[in-house]
Amino acid sequence: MKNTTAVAHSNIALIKYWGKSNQHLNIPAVDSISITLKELYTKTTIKKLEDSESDSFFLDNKPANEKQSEKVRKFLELISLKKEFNSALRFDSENNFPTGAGLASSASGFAALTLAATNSVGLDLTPSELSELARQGSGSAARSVFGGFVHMHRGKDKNGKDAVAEQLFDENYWDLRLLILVTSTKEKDIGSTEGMNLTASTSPYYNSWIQSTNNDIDEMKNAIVQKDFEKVGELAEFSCLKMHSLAMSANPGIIYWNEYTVKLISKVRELRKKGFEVFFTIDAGPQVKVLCFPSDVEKVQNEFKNTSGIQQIITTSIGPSAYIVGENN
Ligand code: 2P0
Repeated sequence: MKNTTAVAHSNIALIKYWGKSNQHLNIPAVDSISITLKELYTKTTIKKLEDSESDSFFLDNKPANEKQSEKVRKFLELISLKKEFNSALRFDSENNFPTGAGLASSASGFAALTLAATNSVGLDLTPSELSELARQGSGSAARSVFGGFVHMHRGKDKNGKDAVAEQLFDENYWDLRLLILVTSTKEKDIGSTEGMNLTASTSPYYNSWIQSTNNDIDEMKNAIVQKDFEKVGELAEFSCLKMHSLAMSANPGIIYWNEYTVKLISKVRELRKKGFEVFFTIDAGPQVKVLCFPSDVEKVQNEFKNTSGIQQIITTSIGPSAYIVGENN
């Protein structure tokens, strides 16, 4: 094996994934479409430990807790890589954004880990093969293998062989910006996996969600092909609100928002009435993400700068596929 460092960027879904058709293989119940985020990434290094018998895990330069370490161990076993390593290992994973802030660290984290681990044992996999493995760590991680505009397929194969992401266009296709309005850095009460499974088993709207998503995917693909920003934005808001109302319709209902989330949604819509070209989307958390053109970034930032409830604004463009930064024997 060799020591390897890999980088993968986070992503945000414009058409959301929520629900699994197979929990064990982590096969999504719906397709999704995302953009990869340049300014948010995870860098993961795997190194041989010559003088130790057991593996060690570090997150953001601090020893990882048992839950985090176990997640990595389990994942490597799941994708049958653990036995390929002939030495004890040190795993270092660093996010360049706050880990607890609901900014999709599992997407970039599992994509970077998959690439680093497979490269380290000498496997030269295609991006599609990497995506299939990353999916088993986290559904959204399958998308973070690719840069640009990405389509995640739920697939048809019962073993999940075709439940992989595919790049629609790379990061140079269309220059857009996303402003992440951070309203809370508290860890969420209910994680995505648990939230999805509860929704699937209790929401009366779950089947309608599954059935209606195919159409959203087709429309979003067309809108991206045509670079129709207004259509992309409208569809993103529709899918976002549909996903959140689905989660709210679980029993007990899941609410990822806080009071500021709702205020910021209204503010985005008010700005649009004033002629701004802005649309929002929200992940399984309280942060509001605003999509706009690069030329409008400054004026949109100014609108939100003094709005109460915003702790930080992170501005990002569209980012590249996961890549190897360094390797040595
Ligand atoms: C998405 N989310 O499409 C949706 C929208 C959050 C809201 O994918 O259970 O961490 O590990 O497959 O990938 C977050 O869920 O869930 C997510 P698992 P994951 O981006």
